[in-house]
Amino acid sequence: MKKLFAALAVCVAFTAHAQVEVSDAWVRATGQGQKATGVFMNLTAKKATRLVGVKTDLTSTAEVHEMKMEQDVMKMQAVKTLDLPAGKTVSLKPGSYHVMLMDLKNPIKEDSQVVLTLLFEDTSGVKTQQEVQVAAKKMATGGKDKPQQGEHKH
Ligand SMILES: [Cu+2]
Repeated sequence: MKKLFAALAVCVAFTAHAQVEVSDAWVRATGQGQKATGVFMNLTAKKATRLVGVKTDLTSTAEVHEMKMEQDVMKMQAVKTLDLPAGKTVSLKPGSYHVMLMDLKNPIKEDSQVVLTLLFEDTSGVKTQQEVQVAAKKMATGGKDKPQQGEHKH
């Protein structure tokens, strides 16, 4: 019982110090034998910071990826850091930035919840981490979260 209280206290402490607001976090549920999937969410930093990594029990291989069109071909590559300017929402979404989970130990079932730990490093080099609850879905749902694969920025 003592252990449980300690764990709760840690959770509360993390929430109180959360520097980045996370919303609409979801992971694409996987089918049998599927070893990789993407995690999407909106990140809004109170103070400028950077996403520098992701940890999870689901796999030892979690990376921040960027997808972009290069000469009409969709390319995906790992990014070391993702800048989160103060007060600006950065969206991880299909066809853009996402967290890539590879070498999954087990399938991620639809409607289950998984936990990720986001690793941040601010402009003065201070490292923090934040736990995020992520809902597993087959695809984005809801009006404004519709897949926007064809979205272009000008
Ligand atoms: Cu990827």
